[in-house]
Amino acid sequence: MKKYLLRSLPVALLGALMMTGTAQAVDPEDAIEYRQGVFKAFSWNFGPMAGMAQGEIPFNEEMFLQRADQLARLADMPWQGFTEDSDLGDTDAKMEVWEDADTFEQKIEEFKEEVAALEALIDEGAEEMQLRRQAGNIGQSCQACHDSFRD
Ligand code: ASC
Repeated sequence: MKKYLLRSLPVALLGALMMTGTAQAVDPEDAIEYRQGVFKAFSWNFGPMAGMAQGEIPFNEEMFLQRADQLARLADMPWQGFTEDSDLGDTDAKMEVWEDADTFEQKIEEFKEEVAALEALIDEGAEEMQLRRQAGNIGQSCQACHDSFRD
């Protein structure tokens, strides 16, 4: 019994190392579903903000601030879902995401900067018009990325 345990110890250690040290491969379809889920959450939050920015729905400060805060907390999240092997599958992502990763990264940064700029305006108690204008800037950064990287 003791001999058996000693002999199996290195194997068990190796197994444990592989489990903890190596990132487990992610199913590409899971990555696609993950990022699409976060983009859905973007849309849930940004939709009313865009409507208020464009004057399509009345400005509701409480709702605008709540959705802006939630969008800020989501802004870092979907990008992890663009795993290397998730270019094929049930996705509208263009090959350019992987083939022109530098530009994609740059678009992500621009989006995050626009979201951060809105947070800053909210923190300093900006006027409705400034908030609506900055929401418009966020929408433009969404669109700029979609133009190049989404079918
Ligand atoms: C939204 C939404 C998007 C962006 C984009 C802005 O509300 O779901 O993907 O705004 O349409 O141009």
